[in-house]
Amino acid sequence: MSSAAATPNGTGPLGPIRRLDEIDSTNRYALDAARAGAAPGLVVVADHQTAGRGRLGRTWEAPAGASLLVSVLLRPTIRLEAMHLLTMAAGLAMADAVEAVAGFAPTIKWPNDLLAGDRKLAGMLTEAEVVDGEVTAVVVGIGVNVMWTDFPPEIAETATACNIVAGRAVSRDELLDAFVARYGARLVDLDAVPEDYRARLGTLGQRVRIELADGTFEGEAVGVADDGSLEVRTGPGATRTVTAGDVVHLRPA
Ligand code: BT5
Repeated sequence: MSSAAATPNGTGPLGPIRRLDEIDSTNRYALDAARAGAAPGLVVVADHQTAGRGRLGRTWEAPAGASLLVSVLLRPTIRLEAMHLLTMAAGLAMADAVEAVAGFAPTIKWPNDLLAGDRKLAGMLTEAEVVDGEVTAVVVGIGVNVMWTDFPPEIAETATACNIVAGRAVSRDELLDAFVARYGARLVDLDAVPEDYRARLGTLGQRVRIELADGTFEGEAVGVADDGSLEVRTGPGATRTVTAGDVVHLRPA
């Protein structure tokens, strides 16, 4: 019906889905596929990652078969300032998918974690391929803890999984299908993303500690600007804007 080239991801519905048993990182795989000319819409899923990537060089943990590990290749036709909407849309799509399939509603922690209560259920890493200053591909990667029994000690106090919150088994395949359908729909309606994102954002109104490369500060998270940055009130009439960094939700004093 509508022209595929007109959609923000440069494609129609998402797909095909490439399923891998084991890979170092689905993001790495999708970025290499992009460099080799793969069409946008490619969805890469793995049962196990041997070098799952978090942000800032961190590691994403997942025992084989326990998580949904998925990367989506996009070749966006939108302006650079709107690129963050691609990641926000994926977070919303996954939160909606978890709600539909696992029966509980995760919140979003700025910028892109999904939480159940105060524990991390999912993380997202978006990486771009830039050639001569042009974004030629964007890979949006998400890891969701779906069916976990044991957590490694490093994350035992901070992580949770769909089966634990739902109190029953949750299917990775159902979650994948629900996510792919919802993400495809979100990508053709990016204008609706900021408002829906703010509505799901558990960070707003919280006391937060912001951890930046060169220090930390505390305040109250009061808003998200249209460019995706977090606005933090640090005192009467004083607001700081955070474009990148880690947020810790502090318990109310
Ligand atoms: C993220 O980084 O949360 C981004 C995670 C993205 C993972 C997906 S999986 C598919 C795709 N392919 C990849 O290679 N990556 C993407 P960050 O905000 O930096 O959080 C990383 C931190 O979360 C780690 O340092 C741990 O403290 C914690 N962590 C690691 N694994 C976790 C897990 N399974 N559940 C909860 N927390 C975890």
